[in-house]
Amino acid sequence: MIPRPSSVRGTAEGTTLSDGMVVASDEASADVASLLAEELQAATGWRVALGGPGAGSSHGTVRLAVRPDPSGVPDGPSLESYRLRVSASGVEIEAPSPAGVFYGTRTLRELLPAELLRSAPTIGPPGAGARSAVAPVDVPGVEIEDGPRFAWRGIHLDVARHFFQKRFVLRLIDLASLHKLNMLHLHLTDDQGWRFQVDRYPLLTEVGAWRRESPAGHYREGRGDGTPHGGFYTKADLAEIVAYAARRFVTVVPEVDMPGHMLAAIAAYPQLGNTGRQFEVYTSWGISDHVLNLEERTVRFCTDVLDELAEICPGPYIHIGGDECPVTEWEASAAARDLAKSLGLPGPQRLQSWFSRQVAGALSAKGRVTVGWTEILEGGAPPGAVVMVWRGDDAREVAIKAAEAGHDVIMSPETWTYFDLSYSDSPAEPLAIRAGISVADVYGFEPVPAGLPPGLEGHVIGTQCQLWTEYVPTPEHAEYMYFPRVCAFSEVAWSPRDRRWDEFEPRLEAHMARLDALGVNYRPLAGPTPGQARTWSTRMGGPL
Ligand code: TNX
Repeated sequence: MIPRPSSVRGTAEGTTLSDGMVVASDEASADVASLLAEELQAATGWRVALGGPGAGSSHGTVRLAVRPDPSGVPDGPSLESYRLRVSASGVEIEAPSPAGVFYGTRTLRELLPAELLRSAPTIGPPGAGARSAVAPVDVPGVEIEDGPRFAWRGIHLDVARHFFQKRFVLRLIDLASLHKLNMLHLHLTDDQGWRFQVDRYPLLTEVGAWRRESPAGHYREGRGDGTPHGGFYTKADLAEIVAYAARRFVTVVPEVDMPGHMLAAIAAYPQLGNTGRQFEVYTSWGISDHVLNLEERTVRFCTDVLDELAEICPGPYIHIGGDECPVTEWEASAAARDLAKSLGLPGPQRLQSWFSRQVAGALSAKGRVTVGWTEILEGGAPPGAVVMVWRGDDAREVAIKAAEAGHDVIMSPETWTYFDLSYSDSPAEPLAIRAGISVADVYGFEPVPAGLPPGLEGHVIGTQCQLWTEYVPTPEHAEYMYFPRVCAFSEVAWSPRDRRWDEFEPRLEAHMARLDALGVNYRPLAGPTPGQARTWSTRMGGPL
């Protein structure tokens, strides 16, 4: 099973699931029960009945229940823990919350044959040799006690550099939640595109969602592909994503990157910029120097946009980016210099900290927690903000400094968790931003930084893997970059701290059968298949 549970004990007698099986549940687990029934029904063609706590004959019945304090659940505050028992009297999953029950059902899906992760039964013609998934399925006797190591088990998708249709986001939620990840961070805006509808500012999507072209090959080659690109989520699309995620206990964390990485918005509304000039949505990768001005109405624009977003995304966290904001325009701007002076700041480079506090203040007035990248700590992060640590070279120092200042941190350093880096430096790898993070590198990542003063561990609320998509133009390629690194990452985020690659590798090999059944375009451990190598564009010359 992946991620590995805290404790698994084989027992003598198992049970058999078959056509006519019953998923019995209490009120609190009823929706998890119906999701499980839908999934099993689709994969097997069986009739799967739902029932109340007393339903079902004992053998072959799956029973789900929320119990405030189920005996045997591992210590710790986690509501996401569960206990799963398979015995002659059926399958029993108990947890202190519906989320825990859900995770128990994810584990159950991994106890069943991989074939049961398919979307329809594989019934071949008589004698053709294909195995019928409709046959009864034996589930081995087992007792599992399990719960997550970290509360924040995140997966990030950059939908700004390349737009991904809603369908792929829903699939990613399925795949992530099967691996017990629970936070979906959507990077919704950047220099290269604005990706969600805002009623008050229609040009954000009319203009900002489309770019004239994208780089061809590696951006260092300086070639354009001459092909327009774009797209955006309507409010209904986002609401659907949020609801689909919620049913799978995934919280959507939306990000609007500000005050840098904002060229798409400035292209739509030049008055947001520092020069008044009309720019086009960025057609290169990398960081644009054109950033937001800091006029009052620009700050209001930001809070207006976040207001509309927060209405659709009810989760506690809103991400305001904050990374890589060049200050060249502020230094050249009399208005920015005057603002810095009137605020008593030593110079325009401190304006970002001031700006983040304005926006975070508006969010906390609405009861939302602000999240920002490493840079929001510079000059002091807004009170209560969560710091997402991304830079590799100073990840430890930043995490410790943030925790010492009382901030919660999420460890997402590029060195281990940036899945836009290639898997290896082999020339067979498809074009990527640079080399390379292997599956074993991901598996070896330890989120709690060495040297964190005792007592501050609690500030490391979790970890997250990132997929930036400058070099990831399609869902197929995104799957390739995520999988199987996401599988390794899920153990970093969920499983106990003692991990050994040689213990993990055979489990991962076995897990590939599940990814096959799910139709995931994962990268085999031995390297890309001929069809996966160089999947798009031409490869740049020279080494990564
Ligand atoms: C840095 S990480 C960025 C992104 C890029 C990424 C490429 C971060 C907060 N900023 O804008 O896409 O590197 O790896």
